[in-house]
Amino acid sequence: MRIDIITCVPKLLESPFSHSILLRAYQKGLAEVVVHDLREYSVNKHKQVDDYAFGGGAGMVLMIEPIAACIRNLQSQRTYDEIIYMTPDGEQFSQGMANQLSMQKNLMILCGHYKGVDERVRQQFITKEISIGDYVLSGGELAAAVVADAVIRLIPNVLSDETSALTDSFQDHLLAPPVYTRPAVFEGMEVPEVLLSGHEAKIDDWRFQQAQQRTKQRRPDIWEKHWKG
Ligand code: 6GU
Repeated sequence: MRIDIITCVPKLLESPFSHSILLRAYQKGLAEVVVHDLREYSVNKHKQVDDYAFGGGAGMVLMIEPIAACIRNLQSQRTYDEIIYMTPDGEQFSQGMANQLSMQKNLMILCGHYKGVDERVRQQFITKEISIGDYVLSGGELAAAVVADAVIRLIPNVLSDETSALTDSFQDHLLAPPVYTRPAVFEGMEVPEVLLSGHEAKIDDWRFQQAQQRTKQRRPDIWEKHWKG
């Protein structure tokens, strides 16, 4: 998979893809993230990419010309399955959406900033609008990193057996059960005995019970929707 991210603050996206699982995904040739600086597509000599909103009001708006130039340049090189705009008024991101996006080949993600982008960008180019939750970020960059991370780790062979996505919270509509590692006793606090028993079937059963209990207590909404009745 290839993900092209368009932003006017490329530095915000330098680190997230350069470590750990996402770095290994890149090294294994499974996922490539390419960040594009919108300023390089500015049409005037001041490298301007935003301007005052017509009609007045606080906040700057990203201009359509640099965005159109950048998107068209990318489209001339490959076909995109989705052109995503990160915005707090988009569809709420979910594990289901991550699963769907992980099956695509080329994704483009446009990050909004300031008061957003000229509405005509959304009409003309955008195929999907995503929010990561009901709170406001200063720009779409961190949200784009969240989406790219959640998607890339689901691509086959990105995760090893030990880090398999199959046991993730939400993947099966259950929160993950508690986990423990050495030491078996810390300041008098013991690890549940069943986990030390070596009895695989009992351990699986315990984990499933714990996952159900946790989901019922912490996310009654998920419990009602997927497990009740
Ligand atoms: Cl995608 N962008 C911004 N600016 N704020 C957000 C968001 C996105 N999702 C939640 N809050």
